[in-house]
Amino acid sequence: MARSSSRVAVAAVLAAIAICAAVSSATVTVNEPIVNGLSWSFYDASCPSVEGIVRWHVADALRRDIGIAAGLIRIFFHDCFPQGCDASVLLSGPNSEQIEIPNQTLRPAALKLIDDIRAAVHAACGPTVSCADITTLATRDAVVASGGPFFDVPLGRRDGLAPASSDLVGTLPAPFFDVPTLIEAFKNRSLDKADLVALSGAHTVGRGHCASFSDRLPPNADDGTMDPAFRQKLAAKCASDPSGNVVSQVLDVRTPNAFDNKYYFDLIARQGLFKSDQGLINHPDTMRTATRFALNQAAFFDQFARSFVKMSQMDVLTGTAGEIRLNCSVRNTASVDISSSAQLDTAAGDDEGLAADA
Ligand code: HEM
Ligand SMILES: *[C@@H]1O[C@H](CO)[C@@H](O)[C@H](O)[C@H]1NC(C)=O
Ligand SMILES: *[C@@H]1O[C@H](CO)[C@@H](O)[C@H](O)[C@H]1NC(C)=O
Ligand SMILES: CC(=O)N[C@H]1CO[C@H](CO)[C@@H](O)[C@@H]1O
Repeated sequence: MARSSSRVAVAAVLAAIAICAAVSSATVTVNEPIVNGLSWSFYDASCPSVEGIVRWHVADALRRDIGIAAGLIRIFFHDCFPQGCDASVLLSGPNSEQIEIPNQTLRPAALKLIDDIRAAVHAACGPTVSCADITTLATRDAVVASGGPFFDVPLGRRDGLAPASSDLVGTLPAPFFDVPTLIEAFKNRSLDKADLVALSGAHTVGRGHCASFSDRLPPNADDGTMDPAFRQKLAAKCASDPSGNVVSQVLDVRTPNAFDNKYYFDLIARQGLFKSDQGLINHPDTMRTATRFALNQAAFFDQFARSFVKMSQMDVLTGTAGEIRLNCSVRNTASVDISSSAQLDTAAGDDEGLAADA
């Protein structure tokens, strides 16, 4: 009885919010300062078609599998957060970031798409555009193609020469973090509370596996922060997957494939999937911002674009640092060692933009 009336109350609140929600403008102008070495017009001379090529390939891939949008957005986060947006997460092999636990669920199709786009861009312009910039542009376009805001991103990043260490990958936040720990993890990377709340809104798309949220499901872990019906459904679903790595659940139960502010509705309805999500609406340090984003999608889009541009510039390599990789999965020295002549063809006749150390 009490349970069903509280559910009616939640439904009423959500309906009221839906009516209030402002119609958002789709383009956000970000006035964040940009770091030295990046520029809003970096490829205007060397590869003017890059943005069009990336947009076309992302749209084409998403038409076939909308899940790739979430795949790209998460790869971008896992690239930037540990040691800066240097495409280090794309390096494959035995000592790469990809074998670290948080990366084991990065989507291979999205990783492959980034290198497919790289190949198309290099075919058009020569090896002038880095895998780090292609990842950044493809992620921005995945946000737009899923219904999120358009915003310009500064370009000129170069690719890292080595994967991030396990220690750095270990700085990625975990889904069982409470809000103070999330705030600290973000603060360690010069990201503030507004960045935390807005960037977590990327969980408006994509999926999580049982292992990422099953800590919340046992009866003795019921702290009242999860809607009982939702909890029951998740417990039943995950009971069939003892490994926790097979069964998955959408992160935003309302509009799982749309980039919108419904994620924050989920939190109000106590249907956030991870502890790290749900905490945002309950903790006094983040609750006002999370509620504001539920009430006003334009405010969410505005902050998301700002925070995205901010994260996209953390610890980037510019100028002659790093290299422009000829294959996003391998360093150039390695790729030359094992390379076919096809890879070298792309580079022929244009040494500019090649590895500083090559
Ligand atoms: C605030 C701290 C964050 C935590 C604790 C966190 C944690 C996670 C976890 C555990 C998963 C599911 C992995 C799995 O079980 O397969 C996930 C998925 C995802 N995360 Fe986050 N994340 C955070 C922030 C972010 C940020 C900042 C972004 C991007 C801006 C992001 C984008 C995504 C996306 C798009 C997915 C779905 C991926 C897919 O469907 O392939 N997350 N996150
Ligand atoms: C933040 O950085 C400090 C100093 O490096 C470290 O001890 C701490 O564990 C970090 N916190 C989180 C949550 O990553
Ligand atoms: C890039 O390198 C990876 C790993 O060595 C390889 O599997 C892949 O085929 C290469 N891609 C291209 C386009 O040559
Ligand atoms: C995308 C990707 O490379 N994932 C790898 C993550 O790590 C596991 C375990 O080593 C590999 O099996 C995956 O292929």
